[in-house]
Amino acid sequence: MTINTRAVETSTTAQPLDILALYRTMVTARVTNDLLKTRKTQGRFPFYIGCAGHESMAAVVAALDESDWLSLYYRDLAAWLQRTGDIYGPLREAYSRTTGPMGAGRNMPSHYSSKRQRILPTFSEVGALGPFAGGVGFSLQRHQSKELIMYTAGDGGVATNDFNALFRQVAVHKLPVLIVVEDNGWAITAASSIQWGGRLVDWARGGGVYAEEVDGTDTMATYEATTRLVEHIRSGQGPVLMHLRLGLLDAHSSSTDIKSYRKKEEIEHTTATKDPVKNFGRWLVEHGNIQEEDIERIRKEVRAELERAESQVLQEPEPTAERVMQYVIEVPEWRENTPRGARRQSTMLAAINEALAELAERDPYFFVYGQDVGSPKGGVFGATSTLVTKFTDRAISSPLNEQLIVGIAAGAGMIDGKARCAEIQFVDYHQSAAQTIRLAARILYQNYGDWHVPLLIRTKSGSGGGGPISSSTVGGGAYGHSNTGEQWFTTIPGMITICPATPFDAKGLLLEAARAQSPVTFLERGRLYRSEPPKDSHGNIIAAIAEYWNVPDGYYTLPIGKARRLRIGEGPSSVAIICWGTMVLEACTAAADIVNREGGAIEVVDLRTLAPFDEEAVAAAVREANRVIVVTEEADLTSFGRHVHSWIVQNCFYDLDGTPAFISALPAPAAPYNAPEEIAFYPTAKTIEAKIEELLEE
Ligand SMILES: Cc1ncc(C[n+]2csc(CCOP(=O)(O)OP(=O)(O)O)c2C)c(N)n1
Repeated sequence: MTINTRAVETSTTAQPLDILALYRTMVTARVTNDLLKTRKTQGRFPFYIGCAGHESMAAVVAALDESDWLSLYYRDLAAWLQRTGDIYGPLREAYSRTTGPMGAGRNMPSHYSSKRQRILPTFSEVGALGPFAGGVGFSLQRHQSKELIMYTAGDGGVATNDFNALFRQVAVHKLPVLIVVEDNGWAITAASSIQWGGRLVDWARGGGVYAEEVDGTDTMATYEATTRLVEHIRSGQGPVLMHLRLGLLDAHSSSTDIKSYRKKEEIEHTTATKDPVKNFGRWLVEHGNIQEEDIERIRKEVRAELERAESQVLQEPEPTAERVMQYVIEVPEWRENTPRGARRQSTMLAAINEALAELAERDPYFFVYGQDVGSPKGGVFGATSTLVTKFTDRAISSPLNEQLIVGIAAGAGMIDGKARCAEIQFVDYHQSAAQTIRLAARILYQNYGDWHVPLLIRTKSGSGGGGPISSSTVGGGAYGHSNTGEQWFTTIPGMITICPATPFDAKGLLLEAARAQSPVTFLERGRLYRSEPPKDSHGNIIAAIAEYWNVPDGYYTLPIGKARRLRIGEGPSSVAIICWGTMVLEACTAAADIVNREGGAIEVVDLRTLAPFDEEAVAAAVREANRVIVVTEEADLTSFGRHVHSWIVQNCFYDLDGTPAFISALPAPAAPYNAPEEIAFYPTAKTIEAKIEELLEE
């Protein structure tokens, strides 16, 4: 192999390789590793996980362009140094200093991250950046960029669902992604032979991704291979998997005893043959680039430099307890606006179609990604049919994998700060994406505000069928098609959860949700897609809510975190009903029937946003009525409804004249398919009416 170490081939985009600088970076990684390992042993901080044996990753990064994106894992200190040149960062994070560039001392050491340097935020969850990295690649491809993203994982990481979601993303869409598997032979105590069958490169090639095995203990071979493979990607030939053979020179982490699971001979053999720093030093001497004695001189210089840096870092401020709630969530500040377009009576489905078309109109890179969404039908419910008709290629059908779907939208939004929309066909099936969703919501906190994930997840939720439960036939959605969703999403710190009840709110809130820099889950109740306004038992439309079936043309937004207070009847309210989604319609029917019979007024508080919910509106409604019912379509287990109920007990106790009531579906897995059981499962207007009567008699 010949490598021009001053200028690479003209066809490549990487900077000319400075081999002495590369060597110094690798030595810096090793010396930092050894320093931090010792400091951990001295009890100076709680944890360290090192890079020894993986330093040739500096050569991989050297073969990339500075504008390329990196998705690293915890062994990639050398990659960090090669990209950033920042020797302070790893020390700052180990010592938890507020100056730490990766999380301001909030995350464990070795969790590389920097928005400025285009390094995605490493998770402790092995492999978990995979779906996000695919999303970045997807966005680069849509922007017709020459940039690519490199994603790394260990051999253990290859077995994760996240890695497999990434693999399918890159293979199906031919994304500009370089996947580097850093195979050091171990995943804690597990040998790599249990992570996959056959040869990894055969597996990858069989799946449509070009793959090569590379000796990562040979730095120049690693550089040469990466340069070639990067050209393969940039020339439009599709993604690449590089299976990099390495050795692990230390124990898994500071919490592992190497001798407890590895044989002495194997450790000695690995140390003697698989040390990339030693091998590269020898290569440089053999090729006359340095003298033998330079090796120790460089090591000593680097050590002295690091000790000076460490002394400075130790003077820097440590986090204080007061900041513990900073950067949990960012709810957009609503800009007051009056809808100007002509109003037309509409369905929620039409309103959602309009909102998505508005977003596409305003942002040339906005897209909806999900199962069947690009078909002429516009997804199984037709929410993207306007997009499909009016905008080419903005509703994109995905493989059947919810984690893959969420990853595409999440990663794509991260690099340009604009919300991209994932559609999950039925909320029940979000479960395979649960980890990616939770992590998307955690990133802001984990990285102390450095990275945002403007991810918009839309999903059909709630009981099957059309219209309010009280006025229609049964749904038959059963398991897999009728869960509500809020019991999952509202427990995720950092996640905004919205559940509109009317077409007007659906459009305005969806448009506002696309402005959020924190992830949003938008729960669309299937029953409400085509529902008309609710009626009382005599068939009269309930005017107080019916007006929200009139939807203005064009763009308007509604505030996230604000409830809508609906007064049914005249005068002060005698009961406040706290609800959302389909239950708003049921509550209105119940309230109208009581008020028609007995006069007075009942207040229905439609939360609209569930997380964060409008505590002020709830407290004000309770203060006025002194009686309250929380109604939820969720099963009666630990639900969002229970959370609101508990919040009222804790915060509004002295405003209550009676026990705060709670109505929910039954504590069973989901609504059964057959009619008698389904009807028995859900609360309806009748259930609510009976509870109101009970409260009024108390
Ligand atoms: C999803 C997940 N499962 C389990 C763990 C615990 N764990 C931390 S590191 C690790 C081994 C990872 O092995 P590999 O990907 O081969 O990387 P290596 O440490 O060998 O470089 C495990 C199981 C984790 N962090 N994440």
